[in-house]
This record gives sequence, structure tokens and C-alpha cells, in this order.
Amino acid sequence: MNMRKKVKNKTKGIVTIIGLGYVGLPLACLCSEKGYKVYGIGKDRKKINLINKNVSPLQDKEIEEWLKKVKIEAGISFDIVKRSDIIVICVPTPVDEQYNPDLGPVKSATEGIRKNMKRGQLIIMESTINPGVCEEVMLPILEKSGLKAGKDFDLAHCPERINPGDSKWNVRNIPRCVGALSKKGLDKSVKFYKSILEGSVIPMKSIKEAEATKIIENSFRDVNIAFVNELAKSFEKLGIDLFNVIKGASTKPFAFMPHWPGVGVGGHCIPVDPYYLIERAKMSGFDHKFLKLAREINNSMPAYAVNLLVKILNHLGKALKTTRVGVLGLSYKPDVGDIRESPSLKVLKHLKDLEANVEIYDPYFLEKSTTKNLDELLKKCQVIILVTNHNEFIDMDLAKLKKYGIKVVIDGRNCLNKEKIIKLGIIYKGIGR
Ligand code: SAJ
Repeated sequence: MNMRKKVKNKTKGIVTIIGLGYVGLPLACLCSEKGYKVYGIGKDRKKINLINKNVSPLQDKEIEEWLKKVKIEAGISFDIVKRSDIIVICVPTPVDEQYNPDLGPVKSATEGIRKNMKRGQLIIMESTINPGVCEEVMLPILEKSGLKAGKDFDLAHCPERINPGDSKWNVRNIPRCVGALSKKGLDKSVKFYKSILEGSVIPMKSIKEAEATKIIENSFRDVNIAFVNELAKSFEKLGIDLFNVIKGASTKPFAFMPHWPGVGVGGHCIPVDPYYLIERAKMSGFDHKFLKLAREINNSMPAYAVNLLVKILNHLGKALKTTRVGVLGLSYKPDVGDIRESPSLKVLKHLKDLEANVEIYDPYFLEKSTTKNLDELLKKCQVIILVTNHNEFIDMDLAKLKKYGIKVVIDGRNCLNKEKIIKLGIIYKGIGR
């Protein structure tokens, strides 16, 4: 009896997860917990060694605990694909400096599978991709093996919906949409996900529909954030506190979904995914003017926040060059240590271009911070720009701003108490408030 059969008798089957980050690692833990023999393929030896010692390479409490209770054999070789029943791809789908989609990781993972794939396997793509990637990019590579999709192997797409730092929604309970090239592939995929998930599994009519589902979810979020960011610029001139207006509009019990203006849109999903649709639609002769405008508005927010500061300093007869500016936060979202596409990177670049003296503090990135703690930063600086609404900043004792002589606060996440800061005689400016 071969290895696959032996392991199959003792487990539900052999699953190999390619990509062991925020998406792949929780999925690997869940598959192991639900009785699959789980292998992981990664690129970073340090991370792989940690996982093999049941230690999480990610700053995520839940995964740290989970990894201690499951068994994942991680490595860098694709050989293990030979012995797998199901192979799930969870690699990054980034954009480059010019915001062009970069399918490099997808292509190399698919190539690794091609060299080792066997008859009867189910290959599932979980990374966020635009409609067409499975059939136009992955399929040609896989069929170079001589095996035929739908006959010798199955190809499906189940877009990931991981929300880092979310205590309510996680890999177990988030509903998932699945699409596949063939009915058999769809049935096998739905069966697999139903065997590990508590959340519902929704079969889509095609693999393209599954690809499109995730892209519109995140494009929806990007355009809604752009909507309020444009309002923020307009209401700044009208002297209206947009933050309060959105709170007012949120009392409408239907047909309104609040989004919040801020210093920018970061992360590996929201600011990235729309470009995958924009570029693919362009190839078919459609120009997504609206999606592109939303991206433009959101990308303009870091400079907008810095310019708010410049305008205030000029009004005070001060120059940015002779002011020490404290940047609070590097992460793209609160209480996680993730800097991908973070607006903080653009804020720091604008400040550097304007020759400002900058101090940085982020409790999740002490190695990138220039001060050991928040107090040290406040002591050194005259003005601050808050970029990340970490709880540590929201909970700070605002009297310290006065004590350390902070003159201006730019609240990039509208998360500080505006009235209190103004009462302390400090100039407060939020985004749209
Ligand atoms: N942001 C705003 N205003 C908002 C909401 C977010 O400026 O009203 C900014 C955040 O500060 C951050 C960026 O946008 O810089 C992205 O924020 P996010 O809350 O969307 O966080 P992500 O990137 O972790 O998004 C994930 C996504 N999940 C997946 O792609 C599987 C997204 O689909 C979720 O909607 C989002 O979490 C969520 O709802 O928290």
C-alpha cells in the first residue's frame, strides 16, 4: 500500500498548503485539527523551522496557541505535492511600485505543483486574484504536465477572507464561496471545505464567479473609503466635522454602511485587489474609471495629512524643516504588526522630502521605531501625526501632550478626543474634522 493510501486510512487525507502566512497558516492548523495530514511549503527557512517546532512565525496570539496543538510538517520542497490529495495555494498576490499586479508568486507555486502533480489531485487557489487567472495563467502551466483538468486533476478557487486581528470572524466561521472548472471539482472542493469549516460553503456557477466575488468585496470597500476621504477634503473647506456627520448618517437603520476617512488605505488586500480587476478589464477593453479614481483619492491621503500639518505650521510662522515631527504608528491597521502598503510609509516619505526631523514609534515595530516608547517620542517632538489607531495611542493620557509641549496634533485616524486636545490649548486637526 503506498504512502498516500496508508496515511489516508489514518487521516481524512493529505493536504499540502503552499504559503504559510496570515492565510495559509491558520488553514493548515484547521486542516490538521480536523484530521488531515498536513504539509506546508514555504520560502523562509526561519519561519519553517519555527512552524516545525510548533512556534508561530506570525504575531498572532490565536495562531501561537493553535500551533501548539496541531501537527504541520513544513518545508521548502515541492516534492511532498507528489503524495498529496489536495493542494491549496495561499501565496501573496501583490502589486509592484507602479501598482501593476505581480503574479510571480502564483506562477512559481503553480510551476512547483506542475513538476510534482499526480492524477486524481484537487488543486485549490485561495489567494485573491482577478477573474481569469485560474483559466488563463494557472491552467496552461498545470496542463504542461500532460494531465488534463477536469479529467486527471481538478482546479478550484476559494478566495480567502482572513481578516487579521478580527476576534469574531476567523478561518473556521467565515462563509466561503467556491468555484471550479468542473462539476466534479466543485463537488470535491465543497466536500473538502465542509469537512473543515463551521461557516457555510457557497458553490458558485463558475471559477470566474469565485474569482470575481473576492475582488468586488474589496473594491467595494476601497470605493466606499474613497467616498468618505473625498468628503473629508470637501468638508475641511466647508468647516463641517465629517466624523460626526457619518455618525449621524449611521443612525439610518437601512441602506447606509459607514466607512471612515483617514490618512490612507493600507494592507495587502484593499489597496491592491482593485488593480487586479482594473488591469484585467483593460485587457478586455474596459476602463474602470471609478475604481481608478477611488485608488487615486485613497493614495492621496498620506500627502493630504502631511499638507494639513504644513499649512498649520506656516500659519504659526514655523517651518517643517525646523520642527521635530512624531509619527505615531507604522502598521496599516490597529493592534497588528503589519506594514504592507501602510500609509505610514508614504507619510514618512513626504516628511523626508520636506526635510522634516522625524521620530517614529510603533509598539508593534520597535525595531523600526526611533524611540523606545511613546513618552520618549512626545518629549522629543513639537508636533505629532497619528497614522495607526493602536489602542496604546487611543488610551494615552492626553495631559502628556501638554506636559511635553506638543503644539499640533494631526489625528490621521480621527481616534483621539478632539475636544479634550483643543481644551489643552493644542491645535487639533483630524481627517475631515
Ligand atoms: N480603512 C479606512 N477607512 C475605513 C476602513 C478601513 O481608512 O472605513 C483603512 C484602514 O485603516 C487600513 C485599510 O483601510 O489601512 C484596510 O483596512 P481593512 O479594515 O479593510 O483591513 P484589511 O486590509 O485587513 O481588510 C480585511 C479584508 N479581508 C479580506 O480581504 C479577506 C477586507 O475584505 C475586510 O473587509 C476587512 O479586513 C475588514 O472588514 O476588517
